[in-house]
Amino acid sequence: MLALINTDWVILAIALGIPAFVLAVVVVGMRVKRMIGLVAVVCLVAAVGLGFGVAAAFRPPPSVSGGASAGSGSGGGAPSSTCTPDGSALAETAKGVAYLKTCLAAPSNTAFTIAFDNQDGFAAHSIHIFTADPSQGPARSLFQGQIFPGPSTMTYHVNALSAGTYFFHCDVHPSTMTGTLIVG
Ligand SMILES: [Cu+2]
Repeated sequence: MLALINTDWVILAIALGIPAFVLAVVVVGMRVKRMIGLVAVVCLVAAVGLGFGVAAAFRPPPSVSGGASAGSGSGGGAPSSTCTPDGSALAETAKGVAYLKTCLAAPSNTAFTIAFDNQDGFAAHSIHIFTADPSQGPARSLFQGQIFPGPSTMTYHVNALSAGTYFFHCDVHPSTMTGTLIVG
């Protein structure tokens, strides 16, 4: 732990030392000529950027050692959720421009419903099911639920899907409201 702190201090010293040196050059440059000073300012900006870049590159990766690290392993982009089917009547809730469940599960080869409760009085939402995340590559649309404003509930009727892992998002907020649909 102490070693990590020391490493961070060294990085900080480098990150701050380079700009400090360039700043000194700037001051000298100002005295000599205004033009040189201006060039030095540009160098200062570049050095700050470089310093932070070096600091970021040398920062040790977060420890993955076991322990009570609260298990916050959910990556930002891809929801790696797992859930198991429990009947063909599914439910989802939208609140605060987010799906309360990022994983839904349905039985395979069986038509199912999704009772979608949009609790956001200020926003419209939907559930759109794809073969994969269309923002990551080619994906086929399988079910496009109607967009509707909250607070309101709508029950979607989805045709039977074969077993597999699918993707869903909100057509209004496709980058922030996403989830996994597991059919099996
Ligand atoms: Cu939405």
